[in-house]
Amino acid sequence: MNSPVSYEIIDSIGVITVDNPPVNALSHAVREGILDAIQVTKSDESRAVVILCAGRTFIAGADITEFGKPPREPHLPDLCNTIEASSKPVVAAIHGTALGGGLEVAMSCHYRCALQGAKVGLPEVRLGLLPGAGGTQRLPRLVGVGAALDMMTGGSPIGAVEAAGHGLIDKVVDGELREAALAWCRELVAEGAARRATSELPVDGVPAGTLDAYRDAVAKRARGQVAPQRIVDCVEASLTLPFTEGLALEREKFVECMQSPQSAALRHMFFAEREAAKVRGLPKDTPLREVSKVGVIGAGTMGSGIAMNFANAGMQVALLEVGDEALARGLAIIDRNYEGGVKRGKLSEAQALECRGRIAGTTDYGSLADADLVIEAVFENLGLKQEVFTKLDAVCRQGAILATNTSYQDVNKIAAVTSRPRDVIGLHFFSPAHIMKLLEVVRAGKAADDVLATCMALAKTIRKTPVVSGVCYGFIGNRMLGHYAREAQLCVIEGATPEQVDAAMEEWGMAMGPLAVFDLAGLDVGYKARQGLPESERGDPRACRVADALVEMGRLGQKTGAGFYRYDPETRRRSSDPEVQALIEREASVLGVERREVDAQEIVDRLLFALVNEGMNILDEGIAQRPGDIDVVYVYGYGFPAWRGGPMHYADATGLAQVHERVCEFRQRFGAENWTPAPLLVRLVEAGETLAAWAKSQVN
Ligand code: 3H9
Repeated sequence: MNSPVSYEIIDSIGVITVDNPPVNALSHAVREGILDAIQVTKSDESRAVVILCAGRTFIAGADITEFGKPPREPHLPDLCNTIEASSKPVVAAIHGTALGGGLEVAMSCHYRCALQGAKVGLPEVRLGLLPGAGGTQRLPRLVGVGAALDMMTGGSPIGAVEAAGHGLIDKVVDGELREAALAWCRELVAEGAARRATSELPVDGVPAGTLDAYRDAVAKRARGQVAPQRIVDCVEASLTLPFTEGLALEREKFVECMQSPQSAALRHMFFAEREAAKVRGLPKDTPLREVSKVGVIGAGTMGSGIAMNFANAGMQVALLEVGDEALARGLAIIDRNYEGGVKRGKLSEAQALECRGRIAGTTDYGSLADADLVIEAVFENLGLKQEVFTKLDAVCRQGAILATNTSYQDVNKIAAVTSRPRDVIGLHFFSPAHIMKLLEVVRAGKAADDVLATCMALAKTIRKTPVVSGVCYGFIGNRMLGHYAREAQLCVIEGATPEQVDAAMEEWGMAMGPLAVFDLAGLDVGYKARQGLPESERGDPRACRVADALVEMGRLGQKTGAGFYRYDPETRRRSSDPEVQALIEREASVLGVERREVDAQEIVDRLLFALVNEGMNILDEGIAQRPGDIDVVYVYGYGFPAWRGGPMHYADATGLAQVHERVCEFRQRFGAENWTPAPLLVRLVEAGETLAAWAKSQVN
């Protein structure tokens, strides 16, 4: 097999080229290839050596697909040490992204140049890891302790110019990288520049207490996560231990992280996110429809946020409302959102103005005639949505994609009122729509392949993470959420306080407890949805009676300053409210529920296994393509901690047999209506199979 690494001498410069598409990951063959080439340079006529990459990027890290397999020599830390030990100056020439092990290779080179647009970073923390090839010891020597901690615990890459400011990059170049790098190597040789080992640099000390303060800050920022703390330990070692001992400590901590369930979960998420973008049965070369003009119907919070996504991506947007007043309110929301973005430093004032300038308000359906895509985001009511689609069918050009942002309604019934159901699809955004990463793409029964392919590609353009869902009530996310929400409220009526339920889930890792989420979303949303259903379909009264009573008291959640909690008008901080506790006890007595202690473990298991059980049904019915897709929905749309890997990964990590046993216990205690084990769960437990193995066995 051809090596992914080639070596040649050009004008007395040894050129090592890595060519391992798609991202030049450091597979075994790449490590071996670089090592062989470095060995050759020891005795050939080269006077300096440059390491560069073919394709779209410099080395983007260790090969994540090799993690979990038996490690093979040469190991990356050894390769880095060998590069650094070279007696000839070695230069890294960076384009694209030098990430993780890629940046570690670059830091073990003696000099680094990068194209202006290149980015460098150590994102291992996002995989529950720490840089394991000397990064934790070399980075503080190059950029200082503070910047090194921020880069490694945050994981975000920085641009070449900023990196040069930190001393991480020596030279930012323009134009053709290879030529620029060769020219620089010749200059270095002419100047007699020597090898310059990063490991031999000192680390500048920091005031006492700096690292402990950083540990506390990280514990708050990355609640529950192990890797960021281990990174701080390693940086401390860079200050207190000689380089080689620091490396040994890094190795020990790296192995600990690699074997942790948190890293397994985060690595699962890395691949799940990429997998979710692939649609089963949809040919890769499906032609795409062009989308440059977008219409959004409904200028409420949702519609306004949706409009911003497309404007931010450079598209023209017509935002439609029925009346001038509602339209003005919507445009004001957009202005406020952009102002907020500028204040938070997300974009410059000029960028905000430019993006805002792409959104035009209208009250005339006629202005949607030339739109390539129209997204309806009106009130959650099937009849109303059907009315909108009838109008769209009349005014929109043939070939335009007609999408609904419905959270629950049957997209097929919406498509059916048009003469072109093949152009109709669901695009379910999550609030706040200009911020949340998730986009559920609802594949309506008759949607054409190119409509689906275009929407998946478009999601990437507007920087969303798309997941395909089949049509059902609530799609993947909200259908599962119904079960989670039910259990949260049952725990409350049975004896837990709202604080206990939220604390149990937040302690476990959820970004926000369920009852606080209801308050944030507005309790009236669920109330109105329930009122729209026949009495028989409104669900267990024990699960929604308190929420309904709160709405009837005018406590709609954060927006009215009170819901399950009371909110400080200034800080929005929540506090418990004795009035709510009294209400809960009253309603429990009316419903004949005997109150008891509900402990944190019961709360966590009931809420999570309710999610898992319904997730299993969703998989069995083919609503979600794979378990990983469900995990992406929950991590990107519902504040599920990525380091737990999403509900379906969590089920595997817990052990399906244990999940099944607990579900059966709940069936016995609380009844079969809410707790019948999903047939897929039963089948997998009987077969002794994991969900991950089951997913692999499904046709891709
Ligand atoms: C590390 O380095 C540990 C060391 O410190 C210590 C070791 C001892 N390996 O994202 P994309 C695949 S940890 C294997 O869609 P983009 C990816 O799965 C690593 N495969 O492209 C996808 O495959 P497919 C630290 C990888 O242009 C394809 O490449 N490094 C790897 O949107 C395209 O990926 C990182 O964490 C990999 N390292 O973004 C960087 N990376 O087409 C992780 C990608 O079959 N990577 N693939 O689905 C990234 O952040 C992005 O991929 C990157 C490109 C920004 C590079």
